[in-house]
Amino acid sequence: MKISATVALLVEVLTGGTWEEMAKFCDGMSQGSLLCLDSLTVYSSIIEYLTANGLSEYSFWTDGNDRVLEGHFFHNNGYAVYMGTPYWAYTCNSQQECQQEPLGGVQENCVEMDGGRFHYLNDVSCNEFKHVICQR
Ligand SMILES: [Ca+2]
Repeated sequence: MKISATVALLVEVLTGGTWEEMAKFCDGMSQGSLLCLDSLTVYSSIIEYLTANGLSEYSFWTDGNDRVLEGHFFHNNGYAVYMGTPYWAYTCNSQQECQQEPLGGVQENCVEMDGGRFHYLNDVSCNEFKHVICQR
């Protein structure tokens, strides 16, 4: 998938792994890196692509994480991850009281595009199994 003149993406659904495993996968497979969602244009293009190709159910790692400083999410390029709407998912309790992700605290330090929630962003444990989108 070619997203612009300068950025190409690899959407990988045949394999998956932890956040660190998939970061290595991107590096080894294409000298690339995990997807950096720092643009709404890129984000919407990817969602269109996933929908058009029947990949709506898959969850994917992005490069966003707060592993260095809890609660402060950064991309690998050092820029802060955009918070709030329209990037992040929300979670409601049984009283229909809703909060926006990220909600995982110290247990959840890596950012996925959540296939169970229409590919909105969500923080999860970095050790979970996810598919991956690489960029270069
Ligand atoms: Ca966290």
